[in-house]
Order: sequence, then C-alpha cells, then structure tokens
Amino acid sequence: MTIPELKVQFSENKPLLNILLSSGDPFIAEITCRLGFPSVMVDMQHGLQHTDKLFPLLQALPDETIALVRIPWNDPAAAMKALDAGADGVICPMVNNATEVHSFVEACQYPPNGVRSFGPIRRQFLNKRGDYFAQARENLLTAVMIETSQALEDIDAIAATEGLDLLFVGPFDLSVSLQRPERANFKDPVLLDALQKVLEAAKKHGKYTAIFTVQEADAKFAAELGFNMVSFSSDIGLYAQTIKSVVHQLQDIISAK
Ligand code: 3PY
Ligand code: MG
Repeated sequence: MTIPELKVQFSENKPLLNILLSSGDPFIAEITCRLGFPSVMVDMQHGLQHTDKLFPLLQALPDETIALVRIPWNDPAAAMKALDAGADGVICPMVNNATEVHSFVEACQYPPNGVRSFGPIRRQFLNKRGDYFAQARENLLTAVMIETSQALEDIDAIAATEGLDLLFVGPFDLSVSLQRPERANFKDPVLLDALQKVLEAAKKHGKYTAIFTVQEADAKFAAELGFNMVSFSSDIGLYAQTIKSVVHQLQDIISAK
C-alpha cells in the first residue's frame, strides 16, 4: 500500500492495523508482515534497532507494507535518516507543544515547506512512478505522539500544525504524565477524556489519528471510537505472550501424564 492509498482507506473510515517492531530482527520483521500485519512502527525509541539495523530491517519488509519509523527523540537528523533509509512515515515521540511539532514536520519536508536535506539514498529506489523528489510530500506520513500532559494542553495548536498528518496517542506515557494510578487503563475516565480531546482536535483540523493498545478489547474500543490506525502490541510482546501461554499449557500437559 502507498501513503496516498492509505489516506483513501482512512477517509473511508477503515482502520489500519499496525504493530510495533522492537526486536531489531529483519526476519521477524518480514514474517510479521507476510503473516498479515499491513503496517509496522519500527521503534527506534524503545526498541533494539539503531541506525545500522534500520536499513536491513526496512529492506526485509514486503513492498506493500506501510513502514513507519518512530525516531528516538525530536531530532531532525533522526527524522531525515529514517526517511532516506526508506520509511513511508516518521513518528516523533514525546512532543510537548506546537513549536516542537513544527520543527519536526519541517525536518521531514524539503524546501520550501521544510528543511530536509536532499539525499534519499535508498528511498529514491522505492519510488515506482517517477521522480521521488517531486512526489516526496504526497508519499510521506508525519505523525507525533500525544503522550504528555503539556501536549494535551496544546492539542488544538498541535493539531493545527501545517504539514502534520496524524496524532498518535501513547496511552502508557500519557497515563504516566497525567499521574494516573494505572497505565493505559482504557476505562479510566481521565484517559478517556484525553482520548476524546485528541479525536476532537484531529477532526477539527482534518488530521488522522492512531493509538497504541495491548489488549484486544482495547483495540476494538479504539476502532469504535474512530481512531484511523490501531497499533497492537509488538513482536517482542506477542512472542512473550505466546511463550507464557505455551509454557503454561505444556507444563499442565506433561504434569498430567
Ligand atoms: C505509549 O503508550 O507511551 C507509547 O509510546 C506506545 O508505543
Ligand atoms: Mg510512549
């Protein structure tokens, strides 16, 4: 899928499923997509991939996968590197206000809209139709994580930022920042209120939305609320969950011999 096709899917209110890739392993990344995940967020913030692993990881993804990269911090060099390496979109974590968001989206776009330096070393070869430079903006998704209480306070100005496509709620950091007793509890009225604020600001300013979940019921709930992209768990998370349940079942089976 291309970014323009993704935007059509969003506009038809069909949510996109996404998963975090944290292991830094290209083969795991490949099978995660070949087994059905249509989009990934390569996590350079908390995951194990650093710049030297980013290239092989992106190379392992099937062409049709939407490859989003979460950079470690709001660093223009990291955003430009991810795009040059072939990311379809960049996700910036922990932004606090519209000024920070403006500087992030500038780093993702070439002049006159931004300050991105030209040198799409791998990305240029992924453009099937014509010159990458001419089509760079339409083939880009810019996203910021809404996961601090300050970002929530400035949500209207953040959502109004030109060049920004998507607001991505990080419910874990947001719960921590709002000093909630539990992390990512989708029944917490304070968190729910925050989600509504983000959805309303996005709607007002014509932006897309995404959220991270780790429970199936929360993924369903997020899609029902109207989030355009529902990110679910991670390669490491699903591996850990499977190991836990298989060990549990097998222990029972072999002790009942
Ligand atoms: C959060 O929930 O804080 C996240 O960043 C999810 O990836
Ligand atoms: Mg976070």
